[in-house]
Amino acid sequence: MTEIEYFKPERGQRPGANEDPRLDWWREAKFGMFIHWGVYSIPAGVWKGEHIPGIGEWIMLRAEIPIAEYEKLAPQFNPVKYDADQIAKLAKAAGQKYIVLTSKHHDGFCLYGSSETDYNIVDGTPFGRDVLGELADACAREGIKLGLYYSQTQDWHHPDGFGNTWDFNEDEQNFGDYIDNYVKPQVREILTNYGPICLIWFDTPRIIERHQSQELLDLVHSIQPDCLVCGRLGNQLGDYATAQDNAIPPDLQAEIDWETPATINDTWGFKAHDHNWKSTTQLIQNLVDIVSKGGNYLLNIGPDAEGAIPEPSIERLQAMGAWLDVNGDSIYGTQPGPIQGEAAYRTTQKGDTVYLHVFDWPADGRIVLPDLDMSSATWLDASCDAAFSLSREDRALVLQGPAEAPDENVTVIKLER
Ligand code: JFZ
Repeated sequence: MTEIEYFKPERGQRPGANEDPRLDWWREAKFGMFIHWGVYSIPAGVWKGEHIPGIGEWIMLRAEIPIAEYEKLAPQFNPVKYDADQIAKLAKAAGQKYIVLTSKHHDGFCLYGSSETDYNIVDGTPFGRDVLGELADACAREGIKLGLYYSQTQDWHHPDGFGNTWDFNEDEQNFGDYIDNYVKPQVREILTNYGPICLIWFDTPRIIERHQSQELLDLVHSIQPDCLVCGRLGNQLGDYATAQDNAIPPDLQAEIDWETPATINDTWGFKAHDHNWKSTTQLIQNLVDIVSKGGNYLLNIGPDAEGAIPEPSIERLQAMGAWLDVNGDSIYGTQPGPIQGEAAYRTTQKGDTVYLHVFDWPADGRIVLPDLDMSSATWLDASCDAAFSLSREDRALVLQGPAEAPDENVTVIKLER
């Protein structure tokens, strides 16, 4: 299988490098909520009657919408259903320990009251409220950490930002000026005005130069030293690696801190016609698979133009939280387990305890494992009363359970010495 492409920070690639105590909370957390939201939720994948392919937040580029036209979305943006407390409570109910909100995505629109541009939700829309500020307060009330996505290179609204080739001539742009006189001031304001920010999720480094990435990293740490920076800062800088979108490495990645950013359907930003929602079972298995290989799962919601969270997202996240209420000990604060590379199950470990997560329950209820030094096996779900036994046969550990999987999503067996 091919190694998936990572945005790997060089510091995170050395064996044992992942001991930076600043990441301890992040390694324990395992599961976060991504939020992609902006004026692109108004067209929601359709422009002038045409369905625009691809992810919803890229509609401006995909349809090459001139700034003069796209800007007209801002005065229409009045998401009266936006409820920061509902979002923070949903993340908590889902078992997501941190939230990452798009403060500014590639289209340049800011979900906070920026002093650097009026192209923001406070100054440029009838809504007039600081979405980021309200979410920061709600996260504080719910004990959820808050991180921010920030597009440091692509900016299709700014004359010196990268990526808008239909309004601007790249030869006439000054990217260095954009970084120094726009990006740095914005990074400074999002890290100064909204309390503790747990991480900055920079994205699509593209043309950013090594010294520019370094200067942004230094700027973040000069304002909030504990604020983590993801590997998409670029030039192999940052605190942890990010996989390609929705990509899960085929094998254990024990030597680095890494995460998979992922969608519940096929788009980050809201698209009215994207109903391809992953099943709850698939989402839980993705979480287990990623954690069993040493990573974090950053799972996205895309609120609509009114600020409402799509019901299918709510249903799935609440179901994931219900599973984690019962099985969270096998996820949070764990390390990759001793058995790797099996299709039917995954393992995680915490101290001397191994957790076996069974994806494909055998019809005969018989699970044969390598001869682990374990003498006790119990259902992690204490309410499960299904018959169960552990024995050794020919240097193998044999678990005998019922013909039906006790858990419709993933059944977890706790193995102890
Ligand atoms: C980027 C953004 O362009 C996208 O809109 C979304 O915010 C996503 C989380 O990040 O998309 C990417 C970036 C990198 C890869 C793929 C999509 N990659 O490395 O394959």
